[in-house]
Amino acid sequence: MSPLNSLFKNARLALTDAQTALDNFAESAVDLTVPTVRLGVTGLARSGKTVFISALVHNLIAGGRLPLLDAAGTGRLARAYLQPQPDDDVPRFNYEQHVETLTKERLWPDSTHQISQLRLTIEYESATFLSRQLGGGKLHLDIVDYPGEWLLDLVLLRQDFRQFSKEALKRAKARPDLSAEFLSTLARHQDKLHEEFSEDVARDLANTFTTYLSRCRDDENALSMLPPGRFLMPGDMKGTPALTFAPLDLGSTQVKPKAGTLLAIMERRYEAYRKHVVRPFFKNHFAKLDRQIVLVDALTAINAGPAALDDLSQALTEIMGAFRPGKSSWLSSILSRKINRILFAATKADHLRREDHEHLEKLLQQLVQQAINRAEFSGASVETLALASVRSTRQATVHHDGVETPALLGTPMPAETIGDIQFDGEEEAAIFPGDLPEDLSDLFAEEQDRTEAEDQTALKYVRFRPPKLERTAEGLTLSLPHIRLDRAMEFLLGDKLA
Ligand SMILES: Nc1nc2c(ncn2[C@@H]2O[C@H](COP(=O)(O)OP(=O)(O)O)[C@@H](O)[C@H]2O)c(=O)[nH]1
Ligand SMILES: [Mg+2]
Repeated sequence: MSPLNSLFKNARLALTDAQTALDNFAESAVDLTVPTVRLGVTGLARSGKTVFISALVHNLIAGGRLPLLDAAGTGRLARAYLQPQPDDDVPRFNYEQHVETLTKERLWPDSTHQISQLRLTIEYESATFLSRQLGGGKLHLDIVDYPGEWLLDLVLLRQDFRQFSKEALKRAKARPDLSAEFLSTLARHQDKLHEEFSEDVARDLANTFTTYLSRCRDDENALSMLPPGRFLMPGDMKGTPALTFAPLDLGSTQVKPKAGTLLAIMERRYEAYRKHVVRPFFKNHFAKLDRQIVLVDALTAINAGPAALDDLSQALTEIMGAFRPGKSSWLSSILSRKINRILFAATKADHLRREDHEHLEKLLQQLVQQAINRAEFSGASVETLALASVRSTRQATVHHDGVETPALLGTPMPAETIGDIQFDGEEEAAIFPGDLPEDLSDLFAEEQDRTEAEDQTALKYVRFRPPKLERTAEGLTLSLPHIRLDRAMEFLLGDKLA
């Protein structure tokens, strides 16, 4: 190649570089004017956050069936694609892997224990004539997935160590079957409160306290109110002193603890937890949200009984309080924007027959209304609905001895059982899921008041595998089926895509 030729080529290269740089600049300049919505997705562990986000993004990117999302239903959705998220210090939501697990392996994604984020950019055609003249619409949707446990920590900002201890011990004593080990450990160390601090004792207390909290979360108990939230969802704080404390039995003595004693250091660690864990979360993440969906696994709480429901109701009250904190509170002083739409969604509605979706929605509505009343909440628009982010069942009718019984058809997860039948994870089965009462008070009725007949109809909960994706006649694979995911999207985003 002649020197001249190569020079020429270099010049051209330089030109393309310049062009790209210019394009990038133009892109980012345009980008600044693109509206952004920060959507918080929360709920307690296993409420369905990961599945919800994966399904929402998948349906938008892959052109899923979303008739109730107006922009999609009226054919104005041009395309949606992932882009680098704005916050470089927050883990990225592992969308690709979760969708692969759901669609290819037909398994539920692994559970996550901390905050993560994902940016989806949506291009759409505006429905209004004027906006259309201004060119196509574009919206950045920043989705922030964070544990509901962290939200419940807001309670702690109002409590000093003494109050925290009192509340926590009151709850523990009310659940003796779950807390026995922790309470006996506490009693064993009671005479050491004013002795020199020992890390062994602190760890012993923290470990047994954590075990007690995690037993509260087991499916058969399904309790919700378990602060401090990081004990179950430590993220990268695991093993730090700020997470190695426990509530103590302080009686009514008001003496100030001597420096270096067990009591003094436990108190200091509790303060560290509030300062280094709770406050930064609210300030750096929570305060920046515009919209919020709270996922509620009401079915598991219903199955676990009145204690679990009561606890859920209290947790919802706390959550409501976080969304509209009192004017003089610390939280309201740092809120940079106001969340103006909040959706409470009962997840996993695909475990119920269609007739029961409405009942589930009504039950959640009653729980949320209680929370609104108790938290004296007002201001944002709040809605409730029952959904399944991923629908793993189909409605069916089973004919047997001339009787038609409505049922659900799906593939139970391997090792799931009903009575003495154990499923292998491959075979489809028809399940009769039982009925859901329409009124909350029926669920709160004391266990002994229930008749045997009512116990017979009690909800049967079988976990199903994610569905096999159907193919169209043209051989295209359809995206993940859902129940009312589009209605949730319309409430959360509809006005931004108008
Ligand atoms: N059938 C069904 N199960 C779901 C759905 N969403 C979540 N699940 C189940 O709930 C579990 C927890 O969901 P996940 O999204 O990981 O909860 P997270 O801890 O809140 O992120 C999953 O492993 C599934 O078994 C749904 O839409 N339908
Ligand atoms: Mg998750």
